Amino acid sequence: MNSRRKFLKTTGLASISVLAASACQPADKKKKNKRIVEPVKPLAISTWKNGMQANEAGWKVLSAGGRALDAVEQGVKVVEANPDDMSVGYGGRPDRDGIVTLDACIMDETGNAGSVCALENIKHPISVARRVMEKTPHVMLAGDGALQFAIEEGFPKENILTEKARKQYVEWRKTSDYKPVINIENHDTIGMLALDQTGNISGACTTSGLAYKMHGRVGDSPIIGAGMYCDNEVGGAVATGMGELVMKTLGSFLVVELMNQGATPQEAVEEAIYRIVKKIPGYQDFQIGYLAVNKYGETGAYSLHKGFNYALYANQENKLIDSDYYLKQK
Ligand code: SD4
Repeated sequence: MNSRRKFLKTTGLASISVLAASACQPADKKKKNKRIVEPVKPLAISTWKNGMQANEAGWKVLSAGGRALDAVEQGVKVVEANPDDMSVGYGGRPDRDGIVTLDACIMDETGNAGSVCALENIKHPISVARRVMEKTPHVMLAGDGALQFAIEEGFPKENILTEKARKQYVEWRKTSDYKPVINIENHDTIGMLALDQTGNISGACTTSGLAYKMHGRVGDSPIIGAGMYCDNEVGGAVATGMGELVMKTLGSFLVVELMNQGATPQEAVEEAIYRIVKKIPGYQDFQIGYLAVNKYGETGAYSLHKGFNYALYANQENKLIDSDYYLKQK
């Protein structure tokens, strides 16, 4: 058994009683019990290699003293606009009917959240999600309703299926082999978390989802608590990979809640992966990666398979880092 897992198992009982006690404490007392370290801020952390460009854009906002919310929106927009990223926004691969449908969500430091799912013909779903958060009494708009709202808000309706994605789709149609198995080496959904100079945390997640999915399929990415979750008093988490596994375990909320109960970001993301291993038969066939950050700028990353990497911009440096992973024995 992996040593971290052993630690979580053997400390389980003790931590449950600590948690039970802390759950009864008023919020200000709970805070006094947290470890005190000098926070690393500002900071941006994003999934996959394209997270490097997201972090660069986010850093411009953060280093100028801007808000974490603006940093994550600006960051992921760069990836949404990039046609070479075939899992996000413009250039994303279509569903099995040849239609590109986009999912995105965003959350700010006050706990406000917005999201869109199954949105067509809009290049920047993350900005529509932000408008849902800021301008409507709702959290999520879907499909035609989301498109109608986007158009009313002035977003241009455009064809986001690129020639490259269309050609790949035509090729796929020759077999129509419908297996929504993600190539474990080739994800590029973007999930991003930022901690700004004032210590506020926000997060964003945006994707075109699984290539050749069923029309109408919505993944974890726009689901608050699944693809992304932030609690400004605790930290944030984002997920990438086969969304169905994340949805069944409400992964990002789980990670943040574990941090709320005292886990470090690394302990929390590892536990969220163990939860999938424990609960979901056939998990070996899919990749899942989690990132987390807490209020102190401590970060965590963990995935099921080898191959998950992420970009961390902290202490003035943007770095691409390979994540640790669960399935080592092969
Ligand atoms: C989904 N989680 O739609 C997304 C896909 C993804 O890297 O993250 N790919 O299930």
